Amino acid sequence: MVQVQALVEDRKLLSYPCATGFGISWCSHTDIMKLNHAVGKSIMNAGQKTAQIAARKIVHVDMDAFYASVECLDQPELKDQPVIVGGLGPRGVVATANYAARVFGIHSAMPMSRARRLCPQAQYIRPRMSRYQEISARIFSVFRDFTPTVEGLSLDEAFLDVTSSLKLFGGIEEIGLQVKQEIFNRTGLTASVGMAHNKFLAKLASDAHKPNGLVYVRPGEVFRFLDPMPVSRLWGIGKRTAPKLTALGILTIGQLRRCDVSLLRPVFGNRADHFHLLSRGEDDREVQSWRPDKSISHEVTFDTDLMDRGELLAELLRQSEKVSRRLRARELMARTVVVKIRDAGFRTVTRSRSMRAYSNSTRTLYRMSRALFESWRDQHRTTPVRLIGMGVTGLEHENSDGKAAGDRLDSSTERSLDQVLDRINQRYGDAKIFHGLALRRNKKER
Ligand code: DCP
Ligand code: MG
Repeated sequence: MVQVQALVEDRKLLSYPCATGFGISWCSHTDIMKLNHAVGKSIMNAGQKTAQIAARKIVHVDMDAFYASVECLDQPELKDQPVIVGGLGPRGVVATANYAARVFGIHSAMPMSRARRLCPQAQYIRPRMSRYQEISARIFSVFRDFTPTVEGLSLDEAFLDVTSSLKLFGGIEEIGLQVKQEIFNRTGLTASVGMAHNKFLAKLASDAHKPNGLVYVRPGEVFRFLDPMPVSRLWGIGKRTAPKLTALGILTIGQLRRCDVSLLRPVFGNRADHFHLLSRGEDDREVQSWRPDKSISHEVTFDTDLMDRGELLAELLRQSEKVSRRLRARELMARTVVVKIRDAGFRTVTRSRSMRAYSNSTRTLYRMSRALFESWRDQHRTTPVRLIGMGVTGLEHENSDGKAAGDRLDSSTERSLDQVLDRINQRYGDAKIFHGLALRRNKKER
C-alpha cells in the first residue's frame, strides 16, 4: 500500500494541474484520484474511520434557477426579464422561475394560474427536458474531473466527496471555485457551491448565498453558521414538527442545540438524538456515487378530465416509452411496474405488479401498465380521469452480478427495436418517434 501511495504522490507531483487545464500527459488525474480513494479506503481500521469522517471534505453544487437559466442562455433577450418555466395548461404548475420572477413571489410547485396573476408580464415557457439533460451531462462531466465520488441528486445538484483530491487541486476552497468556474466555462451558467466536512453543512452552505454563491463552512465556524437559522432548515422538520418546537420556545437551530435532548423526545420520539446531532452540524453519511435510482416514473395531469379508454392507453404508452427510455439510458432494468390514477373527485389509486423477470423494453412495460390500468377500469368505466402516471421500481443495473442480465424478460427483437428508436430520438431530440398508438394522443396535444 505504501508503495502505491508513494507512487500516487510521485505521479501527483509530476502531473499537478496547471493554468492551461487539467491535462496530465502520462497518467490521468482521474486515475490518480481513483487510486488515492482506493488506498484511503483499504487501509482503514475503526479508529481511523472516525478520523476519516472528521477529515472528509464535501462539495455540494446546485445550479441557479436551472431550467429558467437554460432558457435564458438559449434566448439571451430574456436575460433580464422574469422567466417562468412549467406546465402551460390550465392545471400546470411552476417548475422554476428565474430570480427576476421570484421577487414577485413566484416559486416552484405554485399553480401556474397563480403565477400568471402575480406576474402577468413574465415570459412563460414549457420545459424542454432533453435540453436540460444535455446541459446536466456537461455539468456532471465537470464534477467527475474533480473526483470519482459524485452523488447526483437531480439534474442540477450533486454532492462531491473531494477528500482524495485535496492535494491534487490545492484545497477545498480551490476545488469549489474551480468547479464553479469550469461549469461556467462549459455551460455559460452559474452554480452555487457549498463546502464543508459533511453533506448536511455543504448543502446548507450552497443555499446560503444563492444565486452564484460560494460558501465554505470551516469546522470551527459551524455553530456561528447554523445557530441563527430557523429549525425548519433541518432535514425532516416540516410543517407538522415546527409548531411543536415553537410551543417549546425553540425557533432556531441554536436553541435546539442548547436544549436538553430529553425535552425533544416528546416531539421527535426515537429520532430526538438524530435531530440534536444535526443541530450541532454532525452528519456522518457518505457520498454514495454508486447509489442506484430507486424508481423512475412519469405522470400527466390532463387539462380536461379524460374518460376515453383509447386516449388513456395512448398516454400510458407514451409514458412507458419515456420511462423505459430513461431506464435504457442508465443501463437499468426494472422488476415492478406501478400505475397511478387520480379521478375527477381527486381520489388517487396506485396499482403495482412485479414481473417474473427484469425488463426495460417499452412493449413489456406498456403491456404491464395496460393490464394494471384495465383492472382498475373494469370497475370504473364511467369515471373521468384527472391524472394518469406509470413508473417502475425494483431497479437493477443491467450488469449487476449478472442478476438482471440473466433474468431478462425482453426478447432480442424487442431490444433491437428499442435500440433503433432510442438512436432516432437521441438524434432528433425529445420523442420524435412514438409507437403508433401513442401518436393518437400526441396529435391531440398539438
Ligand atoms: N423542479 C421542478 N419542480 C419542482 C422543483 C424543481 O420541476 N417542484 C425542477 C426545475 C428546477 C430544477 O428542478 O430548475 C432544479 O430544482 P432546484 O430546486 O435546484 O431549483 P432551481 O435550480 O430552479 O433554483 P435554485 O436557484 O433555488 O436552485
Ligand atoms: Mg438549483
